[in-house]
Amino acid sequence: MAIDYSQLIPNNVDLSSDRRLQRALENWQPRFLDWWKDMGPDGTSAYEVYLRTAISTDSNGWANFGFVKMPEYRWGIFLADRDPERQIAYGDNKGKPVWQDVPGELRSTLRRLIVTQGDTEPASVEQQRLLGKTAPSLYDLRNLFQINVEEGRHLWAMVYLLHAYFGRDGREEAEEMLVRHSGDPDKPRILGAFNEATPDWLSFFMFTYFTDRDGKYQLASLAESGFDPLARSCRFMLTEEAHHMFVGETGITRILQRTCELMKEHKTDDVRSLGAIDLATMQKYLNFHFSVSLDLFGQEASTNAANYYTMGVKGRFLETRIDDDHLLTNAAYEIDTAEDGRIVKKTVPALSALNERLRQDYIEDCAKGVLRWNKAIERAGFNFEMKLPHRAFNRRIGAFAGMRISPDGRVLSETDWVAHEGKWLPTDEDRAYVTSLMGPAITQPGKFAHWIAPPARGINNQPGDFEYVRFN
Ligand code: BYC
Repeated sequence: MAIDYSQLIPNNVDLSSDRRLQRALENWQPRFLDWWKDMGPDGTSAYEVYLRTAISTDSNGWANFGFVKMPEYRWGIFLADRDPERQIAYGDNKGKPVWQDVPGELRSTLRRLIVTQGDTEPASVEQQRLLGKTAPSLYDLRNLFQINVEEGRHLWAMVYLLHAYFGRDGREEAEEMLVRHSGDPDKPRILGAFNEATPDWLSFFMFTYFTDRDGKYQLASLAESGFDPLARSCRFMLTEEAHHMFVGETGITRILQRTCELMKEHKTDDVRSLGAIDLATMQKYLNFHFSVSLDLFGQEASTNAANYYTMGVKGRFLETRIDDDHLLTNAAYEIDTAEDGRIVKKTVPALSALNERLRQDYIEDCAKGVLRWNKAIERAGFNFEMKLPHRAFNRRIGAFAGMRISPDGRVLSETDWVAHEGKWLPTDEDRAYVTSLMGPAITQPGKFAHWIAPPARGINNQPGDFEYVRFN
């Protein structure tokens, strides 16, 4: 269905046919805008930004480019098209038609998943609130804002589901989305990674590479949901997620390129003296963001995950392409877990290992980008490999939480850990150094901060000196 832009809230769900729902969402809209003003990108309300806005949910309609002031961005409700033949693909309800409404017995489970998903979206905008002040170029500034408005829309997607299908509880949850804040000691965001600071652009690129990729895997699993409106919402959200990860991957590649350029030119790997980010520091940031993102997949063995699957509310990554019985009642899966202070392999029922299986899919995907980063380093003529640390390294959730484990997967004593931690995770000094590079935002078209290379091409094929953001 085409998106109706004549409405106060653009949508493709025929919102105007349900007056009550429309009024409720129109009531929430000014609160969202107040939140954007207070907690969104700081001091940017007058900027005109070259943004893409979806005009329809099919493949050529969602990337429509033009200059927009962000508070005037047309946030709305866009679901992927409905497939009237769609059936639940797994679990006890396999083969039954998908639900167009929430089955009573799944109400609290679904609400909880939708709230958890929804909570991450405004959290990331809050985490990135100040980055515009130190943007390394107009191109990067525009990408930051594109990501921010889309995360805002992803919040709209979940808030729509809460309002439309969960009655009063849902409306209350929608309010709470704007009350919890990233890092707030009293009302923090729900998941750990979304309470960490994103204080600099190296962190931002790592976040969009690693943490947005958790978004990809979680959204893809929810896109398999038997609750069709959730599945259709997530399907459309996934189309936007790809750009966020692209920003992360290419951002890191560009920093690596610049670093290698300087290493070559000055015949040294001590590029800090040259105002760039050394490879060892990049590896430490990678270790941090990867491990924090691994926590977002939950426990290695989880009855929650088993129940979600059996009930048909959350599937596996690309569920319908997997060649098995989609019931998993007799299947087993090998996981890494901890026993008596050691890392061991254990075969457990596949149903309880679904979080771990998704984490494994995620790790393999993360590794592909790392391979491309290493190619870039190799092309520049250097012999340095960025590596994903062991899945047990620096974990706070799951079987390895509280253990001390090196990036190569050795269990350490507290003393050993303390002696080495500074080599593996960013120290205060590393963070201070990276922060020191974040100068005032570069606002001249086509100019880039010293520590990062220009991108290979512009957004929507715009030339290198395109004015992506107009400051008014
Ligand atoms: N932090 O059985 P378990 C994105 C809790 S990112 C704090 O493993 P489950 C985005 C858990 O709640 C994608 N608590 O839980 C990216 C449970 O609590 P209870 C976000 C945690 O439910 C960038 C207990 O531990 N979407 O979109 O299987 C920018 C037992 O654990 C954490 C989703 O997450 C944690 N990390 O797995 C913008 C999808 N992990 O029951 C956006 C929806 C676990 O004991 N969420 N716990 O009170 C889910 O599917 C699940 O809630 C989780 C957790 C996978 C997160």
